[in-house]
Amino acid sequence: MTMQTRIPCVMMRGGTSKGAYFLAADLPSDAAARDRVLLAAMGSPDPRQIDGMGGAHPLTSKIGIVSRSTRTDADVDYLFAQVVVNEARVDTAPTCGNILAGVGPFAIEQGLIPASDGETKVRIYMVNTKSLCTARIKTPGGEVTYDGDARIAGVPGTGAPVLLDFNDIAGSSCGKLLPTGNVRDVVDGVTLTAIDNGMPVVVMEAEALGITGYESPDQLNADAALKAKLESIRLQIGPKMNLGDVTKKVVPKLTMIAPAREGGSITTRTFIPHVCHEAIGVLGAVSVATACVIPGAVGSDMAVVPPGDTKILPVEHPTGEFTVQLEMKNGEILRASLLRTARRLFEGNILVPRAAWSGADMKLMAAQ
Ligand code: NQM
Repeated sequence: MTMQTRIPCVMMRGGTSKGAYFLAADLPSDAAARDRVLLAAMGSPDPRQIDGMGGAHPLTSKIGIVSRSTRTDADVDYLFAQVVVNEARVDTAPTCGNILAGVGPFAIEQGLIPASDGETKVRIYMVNTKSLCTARIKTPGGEVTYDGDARIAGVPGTGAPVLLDFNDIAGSSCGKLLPTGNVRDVVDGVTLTAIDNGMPVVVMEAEALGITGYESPDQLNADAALKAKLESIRLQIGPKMNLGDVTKKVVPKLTMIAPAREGGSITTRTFIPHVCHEAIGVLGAVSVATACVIPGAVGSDMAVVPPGDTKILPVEHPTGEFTVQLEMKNGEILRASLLRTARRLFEGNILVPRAAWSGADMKLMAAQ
């Protein structure tokens, strides 16, 4: 008989990612103990995460930790944790806009906030980046629905729309929208724009890295020389982006751009940072779209940008496109709005070996 600790958990798809959602009160409050639990829950370190619930890919090895907020401008706090697949490491430096899409439904269904009839606005404080998001969740009859007509690239079928509005995300991790102080920098001979509009991203022309920008993620993941070039750039520019030594961090992300070919604004291939994304991250896409509207930034002379203050920018990626809406005034970005869907997939308890956490007495259960 193995003693394990049973922890209430909900598995959800948020946008094009999937992860485990917890109430903060159900996890250890000490960060080191919490990370041990999260590693055990996901089955890291192990390339297959065979002894845990993780999906053996960065996009399916994610955690959302949610609690009622004590802030007056937010309903709930959301702490994101990236459980690294191959290493015994949990990174809480970045946030994740995809897992964010599940936070509103999770908060309502766990009873953290009441739902209205029709639509419920959930004001979310993103703890990692100290910024706010308002999520609009469909709640007919005061209950979350996952059914609807919204379609997002990278997810089969349709679902209820989750609309995310961000007002104050410039410099969320780096302190400034253009954290190096420059619109363009050159590292290892590659011209780049280092930008943080919700996610620290390094934007580079694909050609400058010797690729077309239309390759598949599998092709790019197999390109060891490209990956070495990207990591060298990342390690040098990270500290200049006020991120410190990024050796063990999953930021900045690296996006290589090429002219759009499906009627969008720009085409992207993004490393997050050591694996090529099958699509593009939510806030990663906001940062890339933002570079496209900043005069002189990498992307600005390549992107198709509509006139006017409301800019709809479809960011193409390997499995479709991700539309970013930017509200601008006098060249400043006032708000970014995005559409996602989410779905509750599983609810129950996750079991972690007692060696990872003995839990509270009442949570100590003998596994069958
Ligand atoms: O940029 C992947 C994802 C993400 C993060 C990553 C994200 C975002 O697709 O906000 O959503 O960049 O690691 O979930």
